[in-house]
Amino acid sequence: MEKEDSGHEPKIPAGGWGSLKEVGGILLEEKVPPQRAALLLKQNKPDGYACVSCAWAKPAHPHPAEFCESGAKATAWEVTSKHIGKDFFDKHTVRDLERWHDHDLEAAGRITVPLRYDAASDRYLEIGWDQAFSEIGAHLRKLDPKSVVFYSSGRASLETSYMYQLLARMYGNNNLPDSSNMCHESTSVALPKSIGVPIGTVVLDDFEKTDCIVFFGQNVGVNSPRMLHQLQEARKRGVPIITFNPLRERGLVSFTNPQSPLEMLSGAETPISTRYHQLKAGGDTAALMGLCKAVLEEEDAAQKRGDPPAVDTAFIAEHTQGFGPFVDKVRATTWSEIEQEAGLDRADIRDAARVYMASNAVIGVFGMGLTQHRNGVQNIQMLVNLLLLRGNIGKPGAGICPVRGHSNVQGQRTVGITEKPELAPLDKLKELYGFEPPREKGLNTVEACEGIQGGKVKALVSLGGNLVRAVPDHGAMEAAWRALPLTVQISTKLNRSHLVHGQAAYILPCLGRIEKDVQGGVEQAVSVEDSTGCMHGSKGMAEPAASTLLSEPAIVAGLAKALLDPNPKVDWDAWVADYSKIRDAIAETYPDIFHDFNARMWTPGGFRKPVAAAHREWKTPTGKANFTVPDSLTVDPDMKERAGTLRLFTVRSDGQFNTTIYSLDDRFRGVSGDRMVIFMSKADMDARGLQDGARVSALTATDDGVERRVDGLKVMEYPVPPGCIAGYYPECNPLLPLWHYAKESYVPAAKSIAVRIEAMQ
Ligand SMILES: Nc1nc2c(c(=O)[nH]1)N[C@H]1C(S)=C(S)[C@@H](COP(=O)(O)OP(=O)(O)OC[C@H]3O[C@@H](n4cnc5c(=O)[nH]c(N)nc54)[C@H](O)[C@@H]3O)O[C@H]1N2
Ligand SMILES: Nc1nc2c(c(=O)[nH]1)N[C@H]1C(S)=C(S)[C@@H](COP(=O)(O)OP(=O)(O)OC[C@H]3O[C@@H](n4cnc5c(=O)[nH]c(N)nc54)[C@H](O)[C@@H]3O)O[C@H]1N2
Ligand SMILES: [Mo]
Repeated sequence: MEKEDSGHEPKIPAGGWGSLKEVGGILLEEKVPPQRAALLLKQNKPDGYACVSCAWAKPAHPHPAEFCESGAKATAWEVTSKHIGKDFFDKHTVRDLERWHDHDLEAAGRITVPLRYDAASDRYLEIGWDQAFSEIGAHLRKLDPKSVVFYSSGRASLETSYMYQLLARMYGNNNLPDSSNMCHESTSVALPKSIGVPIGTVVLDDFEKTDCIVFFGQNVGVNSPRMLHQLQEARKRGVPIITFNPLRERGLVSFTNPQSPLEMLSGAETPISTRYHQLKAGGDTAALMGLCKAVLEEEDAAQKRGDPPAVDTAFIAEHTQGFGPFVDKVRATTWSEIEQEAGLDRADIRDAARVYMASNAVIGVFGMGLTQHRNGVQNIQMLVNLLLLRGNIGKPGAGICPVRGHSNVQGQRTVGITEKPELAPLDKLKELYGFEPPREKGLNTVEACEGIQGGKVKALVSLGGNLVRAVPDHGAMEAAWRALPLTVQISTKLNRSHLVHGQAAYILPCLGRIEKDVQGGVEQAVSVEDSTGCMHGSKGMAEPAASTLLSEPAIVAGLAKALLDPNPKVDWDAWVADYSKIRDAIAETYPDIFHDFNARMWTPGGFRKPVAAAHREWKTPTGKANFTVPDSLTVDPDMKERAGTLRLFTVRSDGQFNTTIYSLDDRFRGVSGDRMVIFMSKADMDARGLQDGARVSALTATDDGVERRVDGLKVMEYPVPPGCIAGYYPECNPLLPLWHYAKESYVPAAKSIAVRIEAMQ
């Protein structure tokens, strides 16, 4: 499996000593004292705090140390001893800070005081909390609610998120875009149509019962490393893992468990993927079509031989709709089309299909490799089609498993963060709080960016995130952002979005989830939902970075009281004084999911929300699980790839959490000290006469009249499928046009951007 011609690709396992070294390094760099580092032992424990990194499930019977390299980095980043307050901001103008690298901005430390931008001195100056709230409230009161956007990134707790959506709706809009709009929105659109639920159907227990895992476009070793435990255990039981990914990601190749002394000392590695298919970026619909075709071919052959069927005929008859048209489409699609679009041989696809068919319970796992494409929704529906062929949804050990990003991104949607009014319990909110909720669709992230560019959006409130860096089309966006009349950022650390600010601008620094949150003398807890729909309590344990910080619920309440007329049915102060009352309100709003919330939130392993499809109840319009017919196998029917263009897909490194850059290294891909790199195949380098290490420019190959370019990218020879190159997010975001997003879900198509490469003079 490990080829010789692999350029810079290192041959190290995920985990292992490298992982321990990384953890030690960041604890040191952030000057985290030993007693605070010991907090890691409380991470993801039933009586501890929920990690602020990814959303992977937290087991009922955790490992002695239920944290990973990425989680430890996120913790160190939050409980750092480095703090910045009034003095720092008095010293540096915003213009100065704009010259800092993204890493250095955040590495400066935790922001400790509320700040307001002062144009005369080009500085952020300290302001009192009450004054900040009243000024922001007064500004927003003058605006048309339709022109104000309330963004949130998926880290905020269920409690904060519930209050935040209520604030926006009582103010008068559904403009509640979130990070999910750039992420798993394709999942939230695809799954309800196919199986009647917006989230995955599996729980951790299914990994113990499965006998095959198919893995599409998710980089487990970096982005959800705790999941490697489930994969390693499955591999030890002999469960095959079939991976489809244009890059051979180390965590999907092999793993050494840093928590196993024996493995660490012996250097034992568990190979993770039993088959690794390096398909073309965007080739997933085609690869899945090939898998389905191979299954149907076997079905035909079995019928001829008089053998038992290769598909689950009873399941298909009883539980599904649309099988006939789907079969017609599969039969009408030729192997040569499939091979062409997927970049894989039919023999390899048939081989993978044989493993799939030999298994009785299969889990389909996926991440951004499926969602961030023009055909993102269709990609996911094709994975569902494959699972439905053999009844692999709604039985033990089988199901669909989207691996969500931010630690509470799934939960935010559950408690009403959505721009789609039909997904929010508007009637219930009306009944509980006696106001008329807005019924008009709000803006999603792409639409909010369009509104900012077009001047229709007049104010942006951000609960976390670094939106200006995370969104497409940096060039145009940064300019438009600066013209916004008001930006308000609720943040922990300094980032680019604070510098590319609106005309009036405020930074409201908050407590992080790992910190003790004391209200009325009592330590409060919050809660989050993981990728498998399980809710967990989380208790902050570190001393706060500063006594001047407010909690996120307190900040949302502060804004609400300044902005809204008093409403006797919403007692913001009472909620802030005792978070269990917010949970009571959540339970009243969503009794099916959250009844007895306060009692159940400490259930080991979490309590799960009802997921109808998990027990084969299909809440779709047809009352069945639906096979869907894909429109097209091509990656992007609209962005024309021409001769000489390459398909760029953007990825995360081991040294980052989204726009937060911990370090410029990516040890899993052999990169050190530089993120301005692109990974290119030898064939594409030769075709362009490029040497390893050459600096090039990348230009988006579109004809909308806008020049989008990134200069100074270093070419690294790497085993990527010819025709495809990889680069880092967010550095490559200037190349991604705002209009290049997934049909239906509006997720920016960050995994397939047509670009030209020019050698730099
Ligand atoms: N340490 C760390 N953890 C994180 C994050 C982080 O930045 N750092 N971010 C969090 C967030 S918000 C999210 S959404 C998740 C993201 O986690 P992932 O879903 O893993 O997202 P990415 O790293 O963007 O890329 C996913 C993988 O898809 C592959 N890929 C790219 N294009 C294609 C394609 O067309 N088809 C297929 N099959 N594969 C493709 C890439 O090679 C990469 O391995 O992680 C979360 N966890
Ligand atoms: N090209 C390309 N673009 C992408 C992607 C891609 O793969 N490729 N991925 C997309 C995805 S999946 C996502 S989710 C987005 C992510 O994009 P964002 O949502 O913007 O990223 P975050 O990691 O949430 O933002 C980091 C900031 O959050 C703040 N923060 C950290 N902790 C807290 C906290 O506890 N409370 C508060 N209030 N603030 C806090 C800090 O100030 C920090 O600077 O980017 C998207 N953009
Ligand atoms: Mo994400």
